[in-house]
Amino acid sequence: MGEGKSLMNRREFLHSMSGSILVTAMSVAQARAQSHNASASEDIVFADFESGNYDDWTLTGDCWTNTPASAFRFPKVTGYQGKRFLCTFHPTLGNAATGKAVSKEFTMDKPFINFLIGGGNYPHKACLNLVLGAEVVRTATGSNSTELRQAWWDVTPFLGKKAHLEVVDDTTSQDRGYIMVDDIRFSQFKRGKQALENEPEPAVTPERPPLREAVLRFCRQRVGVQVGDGECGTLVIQALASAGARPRQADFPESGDYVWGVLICTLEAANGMAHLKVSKAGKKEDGSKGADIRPGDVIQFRDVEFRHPSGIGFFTRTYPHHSAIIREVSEDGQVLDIFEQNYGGKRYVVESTLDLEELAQGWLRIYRPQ
Ligand SMILES: [Ca+2]
Repeated sequence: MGEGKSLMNRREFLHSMSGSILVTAMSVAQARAQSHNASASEDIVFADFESGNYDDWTLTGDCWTNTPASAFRFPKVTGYQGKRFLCTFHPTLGNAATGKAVSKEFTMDKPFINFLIGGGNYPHKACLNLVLGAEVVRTATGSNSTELRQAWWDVTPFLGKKAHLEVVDDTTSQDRGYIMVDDIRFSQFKRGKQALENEPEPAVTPERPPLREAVLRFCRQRVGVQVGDGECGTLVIQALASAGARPRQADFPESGDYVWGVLICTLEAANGMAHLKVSKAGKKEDGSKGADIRPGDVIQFRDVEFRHPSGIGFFTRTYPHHSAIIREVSEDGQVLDIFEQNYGGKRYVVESTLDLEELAQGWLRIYRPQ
């Protein structure tokens, strides 16, 4: 009997128990064929210009100074990462300077290229280009602003291919005839508000009513952006407020355990054993087992540890105290895509995935905003 079969039998057994599910999280996790790679979700920083020189970029033209730009020369510029950024506005030649910076070649092995961009809006004249062979396959400009703003390209069609980037300034326009670029990252996730402009909004359906859809829209618009003070709870507070939902209620069961609406279920684990308790509001309409978890529901965490297999050991993901919003639920209700802020030191909104079968310690409470 294969491991997949034993997992299925375990699930059938679990689902046959009325009102509760017992899961041996570690052994179930071990049985999984799929292995997670902790580093796969990490960004690769391709260029941030923080070294103080142009590193592997090949420069031509008269727009370049000895070192990448900084606040010393450009005190009015905002939105860049760290202390330095690429800029084709020359301190003495100004807008009239032109030039090009060509990156080293790289292989695209992540679906998104995220970057900060600012300066003039001159398509194909002052721009950042992604070049395959001799063909420009993606291009971006500033939005006529001295602020660098987050943007992204979906490069899924080019995965596995070699490419390079080029920063082009081919305009002498006196009206912001320059381009600024910084913080170029290869990533599993897209960052920035451009996501909203490029993506169709999901339809409002009975499963996605307007209130929860408004919560989700708030989060989608802010991926890669810090909401308020960057705390996890602030993301939820502001998302609920934007949707006109009832604000956070009195803590339960202990002080600091935030309550975000009607309780759907509690999933509690100790030493790898997890127990699901479904509330009346969380029962499925068709009477089937498990909790009726929906996109837009909010998760509250206490002393939580997820463990998933990584090589010969486990990769653990811990949440001593945390809040997150559910973005998507897998068909079997076991895997949740979430929006969260302030996990792993990232004080901006990111998209992550939780596998409830990997809950090994602590509890999760899932609430439905009202
Ligand atoms: Ca920088």
